[in-house]
Amino acid sequence: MQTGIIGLPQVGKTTLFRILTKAQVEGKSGASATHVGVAKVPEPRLVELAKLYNPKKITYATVNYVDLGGMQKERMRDALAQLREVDVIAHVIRVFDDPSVPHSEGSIDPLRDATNLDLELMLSDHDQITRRLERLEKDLKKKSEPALLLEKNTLEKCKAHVEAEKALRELELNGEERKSIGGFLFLSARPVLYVLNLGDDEADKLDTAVERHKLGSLQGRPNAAVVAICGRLEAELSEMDEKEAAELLASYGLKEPGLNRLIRATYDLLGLIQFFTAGEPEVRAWTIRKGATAVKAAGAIHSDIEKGFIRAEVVRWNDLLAAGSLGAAREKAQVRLEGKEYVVQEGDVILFRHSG
Ligand SMILES: Nc1nc2c(ncn2[C@@H]2O[C@H](COP(=O)(O)OP(=O)(O)OP(=O)(O)O)[C@@H](O)[C@H]2O)c(=O)[nH]1
Ligand SMILES: [Mg+2]
Repeated sequence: MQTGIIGLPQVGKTTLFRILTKAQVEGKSGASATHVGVAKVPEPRLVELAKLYNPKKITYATVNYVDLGGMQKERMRDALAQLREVDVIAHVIRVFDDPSVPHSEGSIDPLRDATNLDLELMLSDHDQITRRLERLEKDLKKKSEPALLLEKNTLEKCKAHVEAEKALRELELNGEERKSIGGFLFLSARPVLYVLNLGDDEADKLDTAVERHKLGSLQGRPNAAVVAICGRLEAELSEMDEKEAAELLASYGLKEPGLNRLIRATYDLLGLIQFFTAGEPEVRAWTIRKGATAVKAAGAIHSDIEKGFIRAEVVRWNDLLAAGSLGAAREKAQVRLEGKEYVVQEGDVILFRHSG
């Protein structure tokens, strides 16, 4: 699972990537280079659980980010081609004003920038759709197959949608239709996180950024989310120790770094949830898809546990914390025995019983 960071030149993509992944990215070579890095999903609940077990190790879930450089107009096609590999797009939009950092469009206008880059994604999809439709029409003249007809009808729906300048992530399709075009990796169909990069002077007003910058139209769209961060401040925070960082955040009236919200929003757009395992060797967060069953969750840990699955002992994280131990939670009848088909809930703590 990968999240591609995109955005116009000089909007703060590499700055964001660096602080997300704590990666050492060499100097200014960033313009065309692609960087891949891993971010820890911040999870205070793991720290709380660890207090019960005193484990040797705490392991966080992770999200992969790719910093796609070179989104200049002249290179747009190449840049977009790289995007086919990613599952979610984090689109960095420049809101900060700084005369020393040139803006590719000459002025600060976040809605214009967001709209224009979205249009590039739609244009790329439109090309692909048109080419495929031409091909399909030829094939259908030779032989009328229901599968090809369905694909054609679905693609025509998609085409009309992007021609109305709407991203495919906002198009509702039924299961059959979705399947018929499942082989295409349409860019505007990817879930998107709009990341508003604000100036330092707005660090204490992150929660009203959307209204103040008239970006309400980006909000509430299907398969999209908006998060405001202050790149400069986040970069400073990432270089401080925990205590200093907490003090600086408090001085802006913030409870946690914007990065935490950003990473969690990405995780959510990817359609992922976490469950936990807890013991003395390790307290750990695991990643599964929303709706995954207990046996699939077992498979996320090890294929042997999936194969030998007998049952899962499940307790809500907050019940376990309140009870103080798994034994105490059992006595309070808060530990359930679940079978293979149990749908794992976000925040379950699970102990798998398995053979072999
Ligand atoms: N004032 C201010 N400057 C910022 C902020 N974020 C990034 N910058 C500056 O903007 C410049 C570009 O930042 P990068 O992170 O390299 O931007 P980028 O999008 O990766 O740029 P390209 O890869 O060249 O397209 C750098 O000089 C940063 O220091 C911010 O929040 N406020
Ligand atoms: Mg860069």
